[in-house]
Amino acid sequence: MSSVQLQRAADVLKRSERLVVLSGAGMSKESGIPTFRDAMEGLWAQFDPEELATPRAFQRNPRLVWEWYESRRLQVLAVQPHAGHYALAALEARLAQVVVITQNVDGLHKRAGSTDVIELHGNITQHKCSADCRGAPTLLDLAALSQDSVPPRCPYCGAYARPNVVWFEEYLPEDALSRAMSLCANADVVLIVGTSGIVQPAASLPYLAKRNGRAFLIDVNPERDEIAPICDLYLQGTAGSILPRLVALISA
Ligand code: BV8
Repeated sequence: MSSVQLQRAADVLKRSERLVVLSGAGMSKESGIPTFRDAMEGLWAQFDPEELATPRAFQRNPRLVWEWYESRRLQVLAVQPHAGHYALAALEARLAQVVVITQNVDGLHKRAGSTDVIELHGNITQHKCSADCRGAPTLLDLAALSQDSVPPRCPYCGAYARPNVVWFEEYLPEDALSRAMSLCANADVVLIVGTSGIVQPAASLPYLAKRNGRAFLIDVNPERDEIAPICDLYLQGTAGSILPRLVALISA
């Protein structure tokens, strides 16, 4: 990526009035969280995330799925946001509107200080009743749940507790998805960071922003992804290296 491209991206971002940031698993890689494309390590190497992150897997083997999420939750709690997360949070003080729409379930954008974050796929540190017995979602406090069974059970109806994330073949939270769609349809700039652009419906959001040629799309990724062809600028590199340099140029 050339410094000319970086400067051009900074100039476009500086003029933005309705910036949407779309982030994927690559955004958290430099915090030490492997992406879905990375082979899973250790105990979990034998499993395919797309197989485990499904209602079917939970039905078939609730303990296995619960333990996979518990290991990921502890990993998330043990890591920190990196300079790229903090750079995005710093943008809020410099630009008219910055909304982060993330596919990630690790909560790192909020921990870095971003105040308007849409978590399309939920949050791995939250738990809910798998039957949503008191409405969707029936959130549960893990610390208050009896540890007699694995997974623990909902105190209201006895169904298993589960992580408050969206599994494959589950619908995204209505309010999150509709707000994300309307923000993308009205964005003037979309900064896409660390996503392969494969998982739907998140992967359609950049296309929605591009419809009628409205938004200027900037893609940050060390590798070319599925979204690159419709982007106006492709900045080849990692979130942790590019985002702080972008924000420094915007602040200059
Ligand atoms: C839905 C939460 C309607 C859980 C996640 C057949 C049957 C049923 C459904 C489908 C089907 N075919 C397609 C579908 C739809 C399906 C889907 O898209 N499947 C894919 C596999 C094709 N989607 C769904 O099921 C969605 N729901 O459609 O509902 C419905 C209902 C019933 C029946 C049918 C349809 C729900 C999708 C949400 C799933 N939950 N997460 C959990 O985390 O455990 S998805 C999960 O995977 C992540 O959240 C993320 O979204 C996705 C991984 O994608 P990315 O974030 O892009 O990450 P990835 O690893 O792919 O790429 C990382 C990128 O970063 C790479 O490009 C890499 O180069 C780059 N990178 C690496 N390092 C860095 C970097 N970039 C910057 N800096 C770096 N340092």
